[in-house]
Amino acid sequence: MSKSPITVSVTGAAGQIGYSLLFRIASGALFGPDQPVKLRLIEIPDEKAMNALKGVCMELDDCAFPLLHSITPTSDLNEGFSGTNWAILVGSVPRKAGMERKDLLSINGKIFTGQGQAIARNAASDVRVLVVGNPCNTNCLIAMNSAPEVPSNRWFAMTRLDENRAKSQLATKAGVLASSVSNLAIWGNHSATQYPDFFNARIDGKPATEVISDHDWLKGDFIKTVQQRGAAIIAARGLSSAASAANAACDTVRSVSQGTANGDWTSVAVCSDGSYGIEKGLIFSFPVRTSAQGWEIVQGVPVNEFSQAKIKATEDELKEERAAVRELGLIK
Ligand code: NAX
Repeated sequence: MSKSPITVSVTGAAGQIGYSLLFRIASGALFGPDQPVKLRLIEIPDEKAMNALKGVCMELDDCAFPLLHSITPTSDLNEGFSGTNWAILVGSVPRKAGMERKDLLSINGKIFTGQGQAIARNAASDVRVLVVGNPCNTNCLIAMNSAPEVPSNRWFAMTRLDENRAKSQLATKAGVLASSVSNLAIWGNHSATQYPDFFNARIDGKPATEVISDHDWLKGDFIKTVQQRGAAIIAARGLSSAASAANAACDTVRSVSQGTANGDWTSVAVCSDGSYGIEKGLIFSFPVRTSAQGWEIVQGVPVNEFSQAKIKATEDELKEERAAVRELGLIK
């Protein structure tokens, strides 16, 4: 008997990331080759954006994907999140010249408050939410706090792109394939303070610090390259990462819904339960182990003095962001 369709809602569906992501979802890359999907595609109520979305829907039609059961383009949040099992929140307002950080948090705060409330009102009872739109940790925090009916373990913010970037850097340095690198945790915020934890990473099962003897590189250029990779791509392409971001969103949803490999973990920002001394309630990226039954923060990962200082810096930044959105009245 064929499976009943999964409903996936995507905001910012006519944007760059949407243009890469939707075709992957519809082709079966997230939920498998026998899992039909229904797409609910959300854009802002603006003629240009809705027209662009119409074009994307036409292209989705033109792929004749066997698994794609329906497409609903909309600017109405209730319709967009109706019955959704996975909400992927990509759309957000980018920082423009002259805009203060506070302005950005305020504009996006309102968006994610409304989306959180609409998810709580309309989504399926098993809904899971992945926030991609930046600042993704804090946007996720706002949406989660606006939807107390949805359990806190259903909210995720994306740091998998950072994990993938870090794996690729280590693999290149070691002269191996990226698939040889495992146990790469990104700690903290999806920002320039994030900490790609090379101390616990493994290359072909061995500690990365044994395989790569250039520890100055690991402590210096490696971390900096991963932290600044988004900016480097903008400088090179004139546009921010899109295909790699969409790919990381696919990886995240797959890991969360299907499980991580034995002994490995993935990086995703989740609601802190106080593990590793991180303040409870922050949306913080940890090493996370998943299975079809759920997920857990991996316990007992060694954190040395070097790592502790980096983790504290990124936690402090997230606390500051939270204080700013509290001040704006966006969360309690
Ligand atoms: P684009 O500007 O190409 O597309 C964004 C789309 O979102 C636009 O079509 C816009 O109309 C729509 N939108 C804006 N507000 C909306 C709302 N309230 N409801 C529905 N749609 C809305 O940006 P794109 O390159 O696709 O990037 C999207 C977001 O991802 C940005 O915030 C970006 O910073 C963030 N990223 C996050 C990454 C991560 O690793 N977490 C990496 C890539 C990317 O930088």
